[in-house]
Amino acid sequence: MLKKALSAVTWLCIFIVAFVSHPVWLQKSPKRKTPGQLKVAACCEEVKGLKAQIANLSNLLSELSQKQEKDWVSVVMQVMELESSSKRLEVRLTEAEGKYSEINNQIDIMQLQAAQTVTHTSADAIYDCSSLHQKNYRISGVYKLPPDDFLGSPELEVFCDMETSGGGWTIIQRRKSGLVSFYQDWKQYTQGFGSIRGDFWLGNEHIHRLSQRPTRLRVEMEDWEGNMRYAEYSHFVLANEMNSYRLFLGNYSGNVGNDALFYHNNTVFSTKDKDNDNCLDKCAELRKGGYWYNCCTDSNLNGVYYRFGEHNKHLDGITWYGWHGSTYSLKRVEMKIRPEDYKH
Ligand SMILES: *[C@@H]1O[C@H](CO)[C@@H](O)[C@H](O)[C@H]1NC(C)=O
Ligand SMILES: *[C@@H]1O[C@H](CO)[C@@H](O)[C@H](O)[C@H]1NC(C)=O
Ligand SMILES: *[C@@H]1O[C@H](CO)[C@@H](O)[C@H](O)[C@H]1NC(C)=O
Ligand SMILES: [Ca+2]
Repeated sequence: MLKKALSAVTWLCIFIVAFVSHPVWLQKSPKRKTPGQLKVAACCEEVKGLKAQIANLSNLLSELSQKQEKDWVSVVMQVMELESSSKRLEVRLTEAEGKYSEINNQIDIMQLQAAQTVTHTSADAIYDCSSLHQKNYRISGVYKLPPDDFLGSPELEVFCDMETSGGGWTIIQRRKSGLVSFYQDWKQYTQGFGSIRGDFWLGNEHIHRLSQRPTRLRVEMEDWEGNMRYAEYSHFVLANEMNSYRLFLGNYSGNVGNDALFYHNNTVFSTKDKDNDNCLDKCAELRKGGYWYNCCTDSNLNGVYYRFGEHNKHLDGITWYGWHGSTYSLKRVEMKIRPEDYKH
């Protein structure tokens, strides 16, 4: 017991000694005593070094910030480039979509042609846009009607309106861009001219053939104020070339107010090189088109395309007398036909 107490006291002593000598331990090797001058010099050297370093750093910083500015500019430019390239991509995308639908269309047509070679009866024949509509083609656009020996019809590119009033319409005339002149000769009007997606005349020979079975005609018109009107005829026949593509019309219905095509019923076709009209004048030259000129017009749907501002002072424009008078040239016209017995 005593021995234990003694050792505890010894440990305590050692601890105390250690504690007392502690500051000594903490003291590092005695500092070199430097003269005041030297101390100041050292301080200034240090400060100078620091200053240099700061200068260096601020240099670096300004360099960095310049670089950042440049980076920022380049980032902005990259963003702008990205935007424009995304626009380019969008354009390419829509182009690609167009091509895709065109390819689809072509596949449809190939399928049609394949189907056509199998079926050789007139009932199944692809005759016009209404036959296509009956075969469940419901998208308006360009279709190629396959040639048909049975019907004696050549291959023909047509634009089908599959939406208006039940669809199944084969478009025979369109005016909407003014990029195609309709002041053409007999041969051109016989064969057809223009571009199937833009302004065109399908051709008197094709129109004659398509109107061989009982057919309706629909004329759609738009003026420069955006108003739309239509005229429909319960019957439409274009005679053959021997009969100068004489026009026969049935009863009118529609919302254009006045039947301005009726005046042209039972008259033959005239062009600038074939004056078949009922006038001493040459109506085709006066009205600058090819049409069923009487003496001369109540309507002139194949006249000259005049743009807004120029559209309301010409007798040779695209006119429909009963709507806007004889000097107002319309903005858009479409003539389309489909069989009378068409069911939708
Ligand atoms: C800045 O630092 C770099 C690298 O440490 C050195 O080479 C340069 O001399 C310094 N410039 C100044 C102004 O101190
Ligand atoms: C035109 O209308 C008249 C009188 O309503 C009618 O008798 C005639 O059959 C109609 N013609 C055609 C082709 O629909
Ligand atoms: C158009 O002319 C033909 C031939 O004269 C005639 O039979 C027909 O009834 C006329 N159409 C209309 C709607 O009057
Ligand atoms: Ca004449």
